[in-house]
Amino acid sequence: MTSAESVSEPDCLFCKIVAGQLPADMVVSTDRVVAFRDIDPKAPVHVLVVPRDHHGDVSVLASSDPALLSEMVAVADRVAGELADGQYRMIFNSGPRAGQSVFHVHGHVLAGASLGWSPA
Ligand code: IU
Repeated sequence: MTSAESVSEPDCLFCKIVAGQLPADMVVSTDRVVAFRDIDPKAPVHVLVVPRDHHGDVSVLASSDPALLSEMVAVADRVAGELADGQYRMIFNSGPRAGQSVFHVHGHVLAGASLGWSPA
């Protein structure tokens, strides 16, 4: 399957970004994964790592396609190496109470500063 044939959901914001129907500041693009800057950055580098195919939740993706989840981590590592000093935090918000607002799997990559540790 090529990137043009990604599995998508019609009303999904990130599916539309993957398809080029909505703008995003892309930093990495591979056959199965894209990475673009978050529009509301919480760190000097705040990039979202997103599979091209629609998967709603990281735990489901981990079961259904662990290789894709592994590729997302590799892309996060590449982003942090290219845009910062290689050190980063990767966060998956899973569920509304954890802060998930877009239900297409994405990892937040935060880098470029010393990061605090107080999500609550
Ligand atoms: P969350 O973990 O589902 O809450 O993350 C969604 C992120 O998507 C959040 O940090 C938003 O700032 C970000 N975002 C974006 O980068 N571009 C958009 O057009 C929209 C949200 I809407």
